[in-house]
Amino acid sequence: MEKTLVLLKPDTLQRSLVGPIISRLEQRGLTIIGLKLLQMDNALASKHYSAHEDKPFFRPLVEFITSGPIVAIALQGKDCVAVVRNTMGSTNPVEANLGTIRGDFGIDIGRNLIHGSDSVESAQTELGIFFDKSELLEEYKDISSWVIES
Ligand code: IDP
Ligand code: MG
Repeated sequence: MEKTLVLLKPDTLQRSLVGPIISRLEQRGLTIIGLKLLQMDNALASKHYSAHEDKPFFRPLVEFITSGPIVAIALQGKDCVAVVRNTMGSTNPVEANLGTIRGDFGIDIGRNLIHGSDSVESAQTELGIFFDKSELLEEYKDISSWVIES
């Protein structure tokens, strides 16, 4: 079953929105298979956001993501990369639909609360940055057949 990486960014923790945001992902029908609280350092942040290293927002992005604790979550579910992306909403909260996490909780692109991998390939790479294989507990839910037909 497909897997993806979510990061709840420092603004989510500072604003005490960890519970509400995790709830939305759980309620969608996704399964948490790994979860940890950590503080990213410069090296980890630069690796995670390496695709953006030439962008003008790279430095502030790294500064922000390392500015406080984050929560890293490994999720599993049918089409979960796409499901997480559309549950998050557009990158810029100003453009994100109401009913999405960014649309309901954010107003600034530099404080958009959550990261989600943008493809199955990047999910694999990003999960490898934050989780050891032994830290992922897969396919443990008895309820799965009530959420996913097959
Ligand atoms: P995503 O998080 O929706 O996948 P990306 O394009 O991968 O968006 O950008 C990574 C992060 O960089 C965004 O979540 C946002 O925090 C920040 N970011 C992206 N574009 C801008 C921008 O134009 N200005 C400031 N920050 C940006
Ligand atoms: Mg991205």
